[in-house]
Amino acid sequence: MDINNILSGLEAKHPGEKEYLQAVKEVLICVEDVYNQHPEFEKAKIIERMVEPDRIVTFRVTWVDDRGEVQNNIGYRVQFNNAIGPYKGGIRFHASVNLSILKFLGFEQTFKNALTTLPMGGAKGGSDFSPRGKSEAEIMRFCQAFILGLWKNLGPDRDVPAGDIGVGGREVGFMYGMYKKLVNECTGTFTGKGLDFGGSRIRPEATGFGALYFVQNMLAKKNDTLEGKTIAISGFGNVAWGAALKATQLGGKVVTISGPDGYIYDPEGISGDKIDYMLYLRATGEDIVAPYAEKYPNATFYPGRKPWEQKVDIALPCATQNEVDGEDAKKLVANGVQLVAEVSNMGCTPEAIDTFIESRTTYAPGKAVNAGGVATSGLEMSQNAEHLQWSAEEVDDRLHEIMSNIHHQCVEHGTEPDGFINYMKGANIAGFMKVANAMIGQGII
Ligand code: 2IT
Repeated sequence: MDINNILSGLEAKHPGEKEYLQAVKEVLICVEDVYNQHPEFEKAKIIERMVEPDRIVTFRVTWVDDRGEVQNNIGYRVQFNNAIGPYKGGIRFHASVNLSILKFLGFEQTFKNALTTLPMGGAKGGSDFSPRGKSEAEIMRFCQAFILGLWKNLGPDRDVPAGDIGVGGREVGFMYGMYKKLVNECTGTFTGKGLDFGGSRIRPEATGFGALYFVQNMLAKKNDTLEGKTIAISGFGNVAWGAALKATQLGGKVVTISGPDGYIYDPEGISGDKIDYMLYLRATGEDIVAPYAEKYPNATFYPGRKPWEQKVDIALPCATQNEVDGEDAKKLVANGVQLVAEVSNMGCTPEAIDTFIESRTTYAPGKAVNAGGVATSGLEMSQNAEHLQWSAEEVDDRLHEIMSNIHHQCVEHGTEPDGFINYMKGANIAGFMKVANAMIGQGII
C-alpha cells in the first residue's frame, strides 16, 4: 500500500475535507503493515473501497421558526459501510456540521462498531442546524422536517440513527415519532429512544460509563485503579455527564468541565448534585458553563480557556473533535498526566497524539474508548427485535463485557516490542481487520 499515493488521490478528489482526510490518514498509517501482509486485500482494493462512503444523502430541510419566518438548513446522512450490519451511527445538530465532519465520523464509526463485536455497519448524519437558543417547538419542527427528508433511507435492517452532539433523548423522540408516523411500523429504527417506547436502560449513561470501564481496564493493566485520581473532563453534555457520574462512583475526583465559553475548575470535585446541575445547564439550551461558578462559589470559571492547563492524573476529552491540540498535550504531559482517553470522537489532533505516544503516555482513541454508546445502541436493537426490554443490570453487565473485550483487542494488536500499548494502533488494526474480512467474504460489490 502506498499511503501517500492514496492520500494525495483522496485530497485531489475531496479538497478541503480536512477532518475526513485526518481520520483516514490515522487509520492507514496504523494498518499499513498488516495490510501488506494480506495480498488479497490489495487485490480486492479494500482500502480504496473502504475510504469512500457507500452513499451520501444530502437534502434541504425547511421549517418555520417561532416568529413565522421560513428557515433552511442542510441535512446529511453518510452511509459509510454496511459490510458487518445495517448502517449505524448518530445524528449531529451543530452549526459547524459539514460533509467533511460527517464523513470522518462515519468512517470512524465503521471501525468502532466493528470493535463492539455486534453486527452494525457505520454511518453518521446531521445538519448545520444549531439548537442553541431554540424553543422546544422549533426543535420539534426541525426534527420532523429533517425526517421528512431522510425517512426513506432508514429502517431497522437498513440504517439505524441515534444521537450525537445536539441530539439527545428529546430529539430522538421527535425524529422517531415522525418516522413512525410515516412508515406506520414500530420496528425501532432509532436508538436512544425513551424508555417507554422501546429505549434501552443505561443508553443515556452508556458512552460515559463504557469509557470509564475502558479506563478501568487501562489502569488495571498498569496495576492501578481510579481511586483518588484527579480527572479533567471537557464538555458538559450527555457524554461528560455519564463520564463524571461513573468516574465519581469509581473513586475518582472530577475537577473540570467545559463549554464553548470556557471551563470550570472545581477543586472539591464535581460530584452529587453538581453532576445533576450539568443536566440543568444543558437543558437551558444556552450552551454555557459559566453559571456553575456562580452557583458553587468554590469553583473558578476560566473564560475562553481549555481545561488541559490544569494538573491532573487523567484527562478525558468529552466535547468534540480536535479539542486537544499539540500545545494542550505538551501542557498535560509537563504536568505529569498519567492517562489520556478520548471520549469524544477524534478528540486529539495528530500532533497531540504524537506527543502522548512519544512521551509514552498511556493514550487511547475515541473509537475504542467511547464505543460503549453505540454498543448499547446495538443492545437496544436486539431488545427491539425480540420485543423485550432488559433490566439495567443485564445491559450494564453486557456493556462491561464489551468494553473489556475491546480493551483486549487493543492490547492484542497494539502491544509494542518494549511493552508499551499503542491503543490507537491496536484499535485501528482490530477494527480494520474485521471490516476488511467481512468485505472480502462478500465479494467485489
Ligand atoms: O459517536 C457515536 O458513537 C454516537 N454518537 C452513538 C452512535 C449510536 O448509534 O449509538
